Formats: sequence, structure tokens, C-alpha cells
Amino acid sequence: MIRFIHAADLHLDTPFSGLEQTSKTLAEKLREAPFESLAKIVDIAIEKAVDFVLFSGDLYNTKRVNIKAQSLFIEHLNRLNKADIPVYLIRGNHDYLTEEAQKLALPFPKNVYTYGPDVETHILETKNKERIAITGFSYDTQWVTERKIKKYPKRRPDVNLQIGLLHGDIETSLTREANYAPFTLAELREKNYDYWALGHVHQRQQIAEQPSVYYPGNIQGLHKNETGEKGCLFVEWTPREQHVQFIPTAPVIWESMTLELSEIENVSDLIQAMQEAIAEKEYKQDVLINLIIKAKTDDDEDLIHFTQEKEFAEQLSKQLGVSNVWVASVELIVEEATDQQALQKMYPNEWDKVLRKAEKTTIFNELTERIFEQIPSRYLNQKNSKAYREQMIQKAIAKLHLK
Ligand SMILES: [Mn+2]
Repeated sequence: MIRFIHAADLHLDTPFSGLEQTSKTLAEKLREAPFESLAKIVDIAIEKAVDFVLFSGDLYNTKRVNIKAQSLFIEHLNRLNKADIPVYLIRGNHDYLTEEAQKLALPFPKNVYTYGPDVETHILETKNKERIAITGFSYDTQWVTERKIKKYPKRRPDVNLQIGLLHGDIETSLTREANYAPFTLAELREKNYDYWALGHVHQRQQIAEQPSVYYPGNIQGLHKNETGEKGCLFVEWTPREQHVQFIPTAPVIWESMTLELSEIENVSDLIQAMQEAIAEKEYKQDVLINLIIKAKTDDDEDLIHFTQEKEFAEQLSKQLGVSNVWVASVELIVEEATDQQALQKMYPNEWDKVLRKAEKTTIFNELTERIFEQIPSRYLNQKNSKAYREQMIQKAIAKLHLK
């Protein structure tokens, strides 16, 4: 049996500067979180005595990495080295290899293999004499528009297992532009590999079962839209049976919680409703909540304004009295239901038409394509995710309702 760990999108040196204004303590906690998550992944690798570890790109958040982040990462690579566990890694669009980055890089221990910008295959022989081919490449520019998948060779006949390491975007009907080494599932299948260790998409997902194609997601949620548990995949492999298990390792998780203001009389109610929802979840990690307050224009104005005060989130966190839960942000959504109903009544056909049009993602894509082209990708990290596009459409429709 071959056993390995597949992780991606470590984003170790993420500054979490946005949170600095809300709470310095939270920002500090989050800055340490990716390293804690990595430490756990390495613990698991050592404890399970895996044959090797794969990191599918975006190890760091930036191309020029500060010395502390580098040296912490290397500390954990050294632990794997001591345990005699090889590491195969590629660089992604965030930590792409520039000449400058290479000049300022602390050396990795000898158990680590970093792929270059051309697709190459490395052969590993495990302690049980199983031969494994691992094929991959690293980004050396922020955008890789080339279909790198075409450079991946077909599966070798002389190995027990062949793995593709690939940091990039799988193309779906929603993908409009192709800056991240685009590929389709059909193109992956053509290669006849046994496992595709993908990176780039932060939402954990299985793309296919035959062959196994996985995005493990990132190892720590980076902001309020990256909710839920984060971690790594532990793979146990025999020719007959493949077992892929997600192991949560992120010490801090993001969650969103929605409260309808119409169901709340006063602040005590609000606190109690939150406490009950939190108790039900039995969180084991530290939790950062994005509180979404849904209000209608005829809801209590005092209460609405109170929740919008600058220190509301921080002080609400204290009042909740749950040691591992914080309110990181408060979002207010005001629905002006009455105006909408009036408009809908007056122009029912036109209203329906507009909504149907707005909900069609192709139209949305066409309208926003030029914006996406011009804004640097770091500001639009999730522009290809279906959820992100749907969210934008929802927001646009909500605005329509208001007019
Ligand atoms: Mn990426």
C-alpha cells in the first residue's frame, strides 16, 4: 500500500491586515494559524509514516517572502526530513518563482524536491520498493495562460502509481478567462494517471473518482467567504482500492451566521439567539463569525443603528461569553420589500424579464469580463467560483429591488 498526504494553498505568510482594524488579537491569531495547520499536517505525516508529502502550489501568499515565514516553513520540512519523508512541491500563482525570489530563498532540506517551470517527472521508490512517478511544474510568472496540461506525458508503464501535481483552474462553463494553467477533466483523463493532486481552488472538492482528481482546498480559511473546516487529504492507495480521507487541521474556522431582525425584539434576544446557535454547533476550533443581519425598512431603526456601531462586533464577542468564538464582522442587509412589491405589481412582465436576464450567468460574464481583465487577480481571487458569481448577481438583484 502507498500512503501519502496531499495539501495545497498554504498561503503561509498571509498578513490578515483587514482584520487588524477589528481586533489586533484576532489578526495575530490568524497570522499564526496557517503555520499551526501546517504543523498538524506534518504531525499526521510523521505519525502515519506516509511515503511522501505533496504540496500543490501557493505555499506562500507573495512572491517575495519574509525570512520568518521561510524559516518556519523550513522548520517543518526539516521535521519531515528527520522522519525520512520526501516532499514534492510546486509553486503557484501567488508564490511563483522569480529570479529575485530564488536569490532570497533560504535553502530547503534535501528531502524536498521543487519542480521547475517546465513539466518534469520525478521517480520515487518507496521503502516497500513501489515505484511512483510524480509529474508537475512550477509557475515562474503570475499568469500561466499556456495549456501546460499538454506538456504532461502519458502515464509511464513501469511504475505502480503516477501522480500529476497541477496548480490551476479546471475549466467549466463559468470559466471565462484562462490565466491559471487551464485544463479540462477530459485532458486529465487522457494522461491515464492514477491521482491528480490539484491546487489553486480554495474550496475542497473531488472533481472525479476515476481517476482520483482532488482539490484539497487551502489549509486555513483566509477570509469570511472561506468558511468551514480546512485541512489536508490523506490517501491510501492499492491498485484495487483507493481511500482518500479529509483531515481537518485549521485551528481557526470562519463561519457565517444569519439573523432576521424581525424575529428579534432587543439586544438581549440577539445575544441569546447567537449563543444558542453557537452551542448547537459544538465548535472545537477557534471560530470567527461573520454575522449577517437581515432587516426590512420597517424594522426597528434603533436596533439597526446599534448593530452598525464601530465597536459592535468586538463588544458583542465579549458579551457572547464563549471563549473560542468571536464576531469578526457584521453585515447588514436591508430589504426594502415594499418598494419591490409595488414595482412588481405595476410592471410584472418587465420585472420578470429583468430578473431572468440578470440571473443568466452568460450575460453576467459578458458584462463583467472587461472588469475582470483589468483588475489584478489578487483582488478577485475567487472570480471563477460559481458561488462568487452567484453572490454578485444576488447583490445586483437586491440593488434592483431597491430602485
Ligand atoms: Mn493559486
